[in-house]
Amino acid sequence: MVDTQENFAAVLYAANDLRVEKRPMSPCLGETDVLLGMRSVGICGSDIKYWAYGKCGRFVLNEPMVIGHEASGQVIAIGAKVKHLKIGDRVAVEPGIPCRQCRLCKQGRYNLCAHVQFCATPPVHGNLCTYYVHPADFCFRLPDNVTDEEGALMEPLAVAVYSCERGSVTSGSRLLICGAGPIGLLTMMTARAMGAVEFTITDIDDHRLEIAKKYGATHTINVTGCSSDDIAKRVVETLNGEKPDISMECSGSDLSLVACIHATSTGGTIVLVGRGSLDVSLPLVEVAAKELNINGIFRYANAYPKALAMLTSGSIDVKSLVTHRFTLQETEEAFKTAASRDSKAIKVIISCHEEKE
Ligand code: 572
Ligand code: ZN
Repeated sequence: MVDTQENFAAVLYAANDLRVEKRPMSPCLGETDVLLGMRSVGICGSDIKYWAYGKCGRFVLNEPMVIGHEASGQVIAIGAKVKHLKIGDRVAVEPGIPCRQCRLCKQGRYNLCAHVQFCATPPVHGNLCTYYVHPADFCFRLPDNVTDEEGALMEPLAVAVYSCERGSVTSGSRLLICGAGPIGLLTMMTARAMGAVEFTITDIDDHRLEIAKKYGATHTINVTGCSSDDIAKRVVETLNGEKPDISMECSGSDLSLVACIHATSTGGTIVLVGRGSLDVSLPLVEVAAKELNINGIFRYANAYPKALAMLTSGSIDVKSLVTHRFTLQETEEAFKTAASRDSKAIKVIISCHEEKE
């Protein structure tokens, strides 16, 4: 075994009980695995939900779990059969490991595999720790011009790339994006890199809308207190009476989803990126009459190589989304910052290998 330091991990025991503690390293490095010294790990909305409520969607935290799934690391040791990576390589970690055997895996839709093991989705541990073992084929080597933080941001960028594919974004597309959080902003930036030209973005937070403008939003709408009809009307006004071809629902608001149905042009597409209520009433007659496509997404598949190509070529700049940085020992403060509206945080990143200067 390699000469490594002690392993520390950010372990979530229950809602509001997050501890950074010494933990034994994973004892086994399989022949197709790599051992990583973790570098940067971003905090995602789902991490915050597990921390605040002990659950996210249908997944409940029943036993202590290492948190974190937006990660980059450096290869410290490699399994005997690993060919495409070498010690010292920096990599982005794709956090969902599918079974590779089932029908959906073989169709390439491995994100839908019923047996997928996703970092920091109970009971699977995440990678906000010092050392972590991962299958090498779900690690993507970062070239020198892509930083550790960008490597971590490839995870939400993969969501954005996949969302744009599911929405059939193309040159000249006009988009409505509901929600100016990290996913909404990354989706807009990705769509822009793919040739989309108009972006009306909504949120209830003026600060986020200002940031959206900096990233190329052509129109912003603060939808605080608006009905879905109001939102749709205001969206159409921004496009001089035209309707967007594609609506990306990234806010998780049921009201916004109904607004997407009203606002999207006939024959257009709505992508469900955010998660609203389990049971929501929708104007489906309008969906049928306008032949709208409503496409769900569940995480992403085959998106990491595309996300990496966009970063390597410089077609997208995600670095400036990082508003706050913490060390592993400061994880709790990092979560408080990410969860607080007052902090004006967009992306909070934890460095697993550095101490504060
Ligand atoms: O980065 C991937 C990701 N996916 C999220 C949320 C946050 N980050 N999804 C929304 C929640 N679902 S889930 O099935 N779940 C909690 C596992 O409700 C997964 C996809
Ligand atoms: Zn996530």
